[in-house]
Amino acid sequence: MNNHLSIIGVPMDLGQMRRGVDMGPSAIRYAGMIERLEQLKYEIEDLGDIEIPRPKVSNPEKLDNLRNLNEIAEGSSRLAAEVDQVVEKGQFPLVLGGDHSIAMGTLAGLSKHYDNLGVIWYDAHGDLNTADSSPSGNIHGMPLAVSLGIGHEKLTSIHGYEPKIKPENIVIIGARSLDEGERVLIKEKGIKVYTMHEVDRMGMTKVMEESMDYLKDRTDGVHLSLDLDGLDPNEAPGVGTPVLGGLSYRESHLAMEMLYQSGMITSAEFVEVNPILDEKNKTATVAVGLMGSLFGESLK
Ligand code: Z70
Ligand code: MN
Ligand code: MN
Ligand code: MN
Repeated sequence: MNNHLSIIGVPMDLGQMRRGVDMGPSAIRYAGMIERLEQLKYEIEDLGDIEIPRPKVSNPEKLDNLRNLNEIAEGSSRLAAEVDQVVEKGQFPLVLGGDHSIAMGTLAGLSKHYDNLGVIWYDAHGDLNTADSSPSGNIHGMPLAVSLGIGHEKLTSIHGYEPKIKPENIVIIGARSLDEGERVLIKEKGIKVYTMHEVDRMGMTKVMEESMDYLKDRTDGVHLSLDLDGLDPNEAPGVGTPVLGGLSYRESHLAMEMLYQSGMITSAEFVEVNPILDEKNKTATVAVGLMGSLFGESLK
């Protein structure tokens, strides 16, 4: 694994309705991330936080069912530029959210460096909505669709090119709350999804083995986009959209350890940590623990 990590915080809370997720990067740093990764002998550079524009009105109008479209597009463009530079320098980007809308920016900065960027989307949700299919108008429910080039042009065109990723290079793990339009898109595009049904039937070991086998031959880099709501809310309560019946702490550590052993992960982001909704920074602490496993803690 790349020995140089660059940390980028993204205090973004405009992609959904619950305030507080903009404090995710602080909460994760406060939970001891840097110390934890330094122990594993990585060289770490903390680039600080991306500046996110504030909406001009206190209760912003939904624009075409895309709440805070302009501010999110602007913030994502800044993130894309920063991620692009980190990869250009040969370093591993580790992005801290912020709500999941930031993945549009992360993937925009990453993907121009790859012919076939793979994505592991670890999430209770598919985040495959468009303005038309979205039940909420919340852009954090859309970043995977946007990255496929499906959605508002202001979002799909971030960082000047589209699409960022191909449907056959995506694996979704942990899904248990998919909207109708998302199901249609998954079928239409043939996106590989391991819902909780598959995780329960097959076990996490098989799910990860299959996922990594599937991505190994077709991709030249793999981004891990980990939404903490993929985990069960009993173990990760500090998230805006908790969905019962999620991936366990143990399954998640196992998944991270297997990814470390594979050596295939080239970038990562940890999103949707909301310290206001949390219990004593439990969810940020879980996120840091998962980073420990992803970067080789229990196997070194
Ligand atoms: C729903 C929507 C979502 C994250 C919730 C929820 C989307 N599908 N994404 N939490 N991270 O509103 O589009
Ligand atoms: Mn060096
Ligand atoms: Mn998500
Ligand atoms: Mn989610």
